[in-house]
Amino acid sequence: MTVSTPQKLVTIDASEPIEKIYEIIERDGGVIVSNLLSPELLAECMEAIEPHFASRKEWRSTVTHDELGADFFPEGSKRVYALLSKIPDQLTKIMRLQIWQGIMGKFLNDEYYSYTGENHLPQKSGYMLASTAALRLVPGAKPQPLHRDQIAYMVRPDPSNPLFTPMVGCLIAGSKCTFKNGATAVIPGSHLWGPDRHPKKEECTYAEMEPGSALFCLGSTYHAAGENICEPTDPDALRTLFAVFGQRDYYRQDQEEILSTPIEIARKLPQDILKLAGYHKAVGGVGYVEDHQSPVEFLNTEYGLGKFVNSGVKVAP
Ligand SMILES: O=C(O)CCC(=O)C(=O)O
Ligand SMILES: [Fe+2]
Repeated sequence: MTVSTPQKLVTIDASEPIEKIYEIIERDGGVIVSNLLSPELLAECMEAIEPHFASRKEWRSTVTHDELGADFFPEGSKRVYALLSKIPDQLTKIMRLQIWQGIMGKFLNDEYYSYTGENHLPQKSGYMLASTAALRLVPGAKPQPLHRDQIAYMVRPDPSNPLFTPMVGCLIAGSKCTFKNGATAVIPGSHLWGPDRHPKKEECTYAEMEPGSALFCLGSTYHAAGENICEPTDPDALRTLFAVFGQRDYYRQDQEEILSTPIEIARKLPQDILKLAGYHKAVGGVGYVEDHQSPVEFLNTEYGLGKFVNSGVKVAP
């Protein structure tokens, strides 16, 4: 059997017209934008995240989540979640980048309409932050299974609306990303595949990037963290990405029950009601806190649910 050479990802500079970036994403399902971060912002991000990595253990597949399979998050990776709480100034700057906002708006906003009585009401939907994490692969980190990030939202590909996705990934290189240190594997064009096509390693290209560049990827595009086969002494042995993902703003609970319910009341609610009220992740995994735990796991900890604790907030180790 002959295996055709995988399609490469296009790299385009952040200074190019944004419409060009949109066109490439529509066609390939992903693109590398070089120089997304200025050298100053990149240095700031790396300086701010290092203390969090320093106190972070390597990921073991014995963590509490299993909705995507016990080996979903690469064994031996270091993952720091909830960056808005940990590096708020830097995350703010990233989320204000025109390119980040432009791509999220382009692929996640939509137009809707319905009648309210006699009125025909047109509406535009928006986008919001979906999740954030700093993802470090250390030498020996195992590869991740190829997946579509939108699997967590349990959305079926819709042939009548092939570019529809609930979320868009943005993986910003904090370090150099090379095949050897685990650059993200991507299958360009796979955003248009139906659910029955099996992604193969041979179809992957690797998002090798300079620090400050970013891979933008639709939630429907198959990808995975690579394997870090570096020696610890290699100059680029650590691969660091900042994930700053966006999602459609209506993919959430109508009434925010966790914020609406004081923690003292929530602590007394029975488990079946907590589950129905949104204190457990959805079956596909959305709605997590920290390392993919359900919010309910924080109800009786000192860390609490963050929002309700004014002092002594402890970040999970
Ligand atoms: O670390 C990477 O390169 C990608 C990570 C990823 O795809 C994920 O965790 O969903
Ligand atoms: Fe992913």
